[in-house]
Amino acid sequence: MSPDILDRVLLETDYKDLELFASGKVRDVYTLDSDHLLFVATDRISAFDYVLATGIPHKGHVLTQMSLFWFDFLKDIVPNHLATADVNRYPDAVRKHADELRGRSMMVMRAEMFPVECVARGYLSGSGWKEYKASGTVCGIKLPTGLKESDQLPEPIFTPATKATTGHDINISFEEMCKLIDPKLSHQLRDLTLRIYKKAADYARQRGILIADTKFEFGMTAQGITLADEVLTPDSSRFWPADTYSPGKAQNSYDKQYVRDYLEEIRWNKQPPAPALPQEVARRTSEKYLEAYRQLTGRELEI
Ligand code: PZK
Repeated sequence: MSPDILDRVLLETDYKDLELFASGKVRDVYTLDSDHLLFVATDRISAFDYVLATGIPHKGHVLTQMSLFWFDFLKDIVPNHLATADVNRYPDAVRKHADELRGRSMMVMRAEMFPVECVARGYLSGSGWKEYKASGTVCGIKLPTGLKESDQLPEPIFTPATKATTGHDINISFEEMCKLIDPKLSHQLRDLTLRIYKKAADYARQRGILIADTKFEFGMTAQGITLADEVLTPDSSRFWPADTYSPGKAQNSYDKQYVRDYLEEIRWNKQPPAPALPQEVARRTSEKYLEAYRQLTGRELEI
């Protein structure tokens, strides 16, 4: 009997001969050389701010291959940090982990990262909806009165944020961004963010997925302003199924709805330790990630 797919999820990476560069909730980044990093997308999933005890089969493959799809789709607008995702071209010290890394990793060019998250919003949701209800603005941008939760905005807006030490994002105004990053560069980052978001959201909408908002990270490389990190995945964006979209309330998440519903049902107090998921919830969630990948790209995942 082949081991069950639920027993083959990747929760932790451990490459003794490599130096860990950074570790996020669901991704690990290793130093390769002075110019390159290795991004590894694990199968970890977070919900309500915590990483759960159960992995989601193929989640790392889906997020990596979706980012690769978008890097290619957007390459005429902005250069990106991808060096290669072909494990055969990885350095020797890494290639020995090829079977674990294939399809879920990228070798990327090191960039001088800008200290601001570049967020584009096309719909009113999350912290944007909260601020709008309180003040009629989102990140200081005045919006028309009478908007409902999850409404489409008249035009997508740029809402920068900085990372707090707690890991939580703090929304800032464009003027505050200009104090952190040279104003000319700040204007370029805002323009790029909105152009990229519009091109991707128009494409995704035609394929039945609404991208309510998304976060980009940019860095400076020899190519100039460079799109970095992962892009336009369910982890960096709010994906909503277009066919059930109905403003006036919070929307179901394309990918994490079964997980959230389960965690509400068991009345987890949202304090650590985060619970495990039943196999059925993990499997159905995996199927949603795979479906999102197929729906957006028209491709089958390479596993
Ligand atoms: C870089 N992060 C965020 C992502 C983490 C942390 N091309 C690059 N060059 C240099 N640094 C970065 C990148 C990119 N992308 C990205 N922090 C630094 C991050 C994933 C996991 F732990």
